[in-house]
Amino acid sequence: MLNAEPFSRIGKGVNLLHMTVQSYWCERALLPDGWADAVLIEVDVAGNIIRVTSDTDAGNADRIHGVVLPGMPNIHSHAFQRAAAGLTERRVSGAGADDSFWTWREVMHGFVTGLTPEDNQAIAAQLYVEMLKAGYTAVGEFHYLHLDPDGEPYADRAEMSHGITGAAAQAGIGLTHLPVLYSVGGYGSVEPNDGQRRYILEVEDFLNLVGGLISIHKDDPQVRIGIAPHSVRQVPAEPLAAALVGFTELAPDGPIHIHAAEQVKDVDEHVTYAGDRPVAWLLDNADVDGRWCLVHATHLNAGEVSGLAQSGAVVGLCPTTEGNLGDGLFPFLEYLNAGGIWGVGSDSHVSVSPLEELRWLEYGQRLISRTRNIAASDTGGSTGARLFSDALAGGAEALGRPIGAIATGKRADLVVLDPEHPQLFGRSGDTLVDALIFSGNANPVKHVLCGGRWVIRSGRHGAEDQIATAYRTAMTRLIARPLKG
Ligand code: NGQ
Ligand code: ZN
Repeated sequence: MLNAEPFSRIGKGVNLLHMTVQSYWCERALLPDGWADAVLIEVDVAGNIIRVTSDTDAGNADRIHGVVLPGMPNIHSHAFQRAAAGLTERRVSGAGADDSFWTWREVMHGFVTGLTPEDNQAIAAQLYVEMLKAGYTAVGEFHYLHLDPDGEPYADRAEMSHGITGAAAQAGIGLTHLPVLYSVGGYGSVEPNDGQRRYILEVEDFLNLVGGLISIHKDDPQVRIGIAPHSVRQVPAEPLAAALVGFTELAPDGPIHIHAAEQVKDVDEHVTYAGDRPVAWLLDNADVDGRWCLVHATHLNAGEVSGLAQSGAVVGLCPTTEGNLGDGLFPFLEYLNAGGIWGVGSDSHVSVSPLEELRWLEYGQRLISRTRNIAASDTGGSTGARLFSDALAGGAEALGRPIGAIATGKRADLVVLDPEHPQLFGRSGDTLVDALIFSGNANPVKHVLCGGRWVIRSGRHGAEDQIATAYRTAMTRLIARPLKG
């Protein structure tokens, strides 16, 4: 049986070696080496896994009925965009012009103009509950709404960041908070437009913000602070270099995320502006390594594919948003063949489901190559299992937290699937993961443990009603305003 007390950090604890532990026993779990039966998972008070034993008795442990997977990291989120999902599907261009990423972006910038700190937190909390229900147990929040609607700092300069960390705590999701450096309106140090003025910080103020957040959250195992220079389009070389030096002093191994080569125009303009393609330029001019996550990296040439794969950086793929925005398709097969590391993110939140991201990642490639089972490594290998395990490993690396596996030293982030669910019934092992990703649209996620705490029980979050009420209040205010580009 699961704990009777739904949301307590410590349920039925036993004292072992002077350390209070919570233990869970499950019939079947996906461990780093593959599927295991009768698995006992012991977790300390801080929410870390301290031991995993398979083929063992349940003893006093809480019995979990179901199949247990590691929670999926979501590498890329702009939380406030959750509130605009579905509101940007009307044509804004006149005759003879096309709607595009660039017209969407104007509408999206317009959407943030009046967003208050309350809206920011309410939207993020709603989103993070939705993520947990879908099986994401950690999120990388690429956060650029720093200033008030007039472009002035809030009395507490970290006001909007506190809304994000507060929302993550309310929901109980793991967070890698990535304050964004956004320096200019576009290539060639273009002045920011009205919609962009809430994002702009000087490097010094940015580093103060980041340093302050690092000290506030240093003892919280559910929070990691990284940085996100927005893109080489919005951050010229000098502020980028200064931010990287400053951040490395604050956090030598802290995560660094950046948008790269999402649109063909991003590539073409960078060639004109800097003489090189954006990813090639980054590989040559920044120490791109395992600390880095290049989000999208859609448009790569062969040299960039191998350079990026060799760098050890993670590519952050967001297939549903990339499809929604008409970005193009990432050269996934070439990147896999080069040994590249990758994870998935829900980005603009047109979909909040790791399964749909993985499904569309594979389908995009099938559609363009007119072949099947692209991600499967060997004959007989499972496409779903490969996608799932790669995204766990790459996601964990990108978010810079000990997550993504059911193993000693990792956070206790567990997703329990309902094996009786018709979508999964009669499927086991890797075939169950194939069925999870490639059959149906139901959500078989039943319970979710995040950082050693039950956050979803029988499909429900303990605070979901109150979080949804605050979200509705925020949305009522936001939709009352005209949406303009
Ligand atoms: C963002 N989103 O920062 O929200 C971006 C669009 C931009 C995606 N790239 C804005 N999907 O790149 O300027
Ligand atoms: Zn983004």
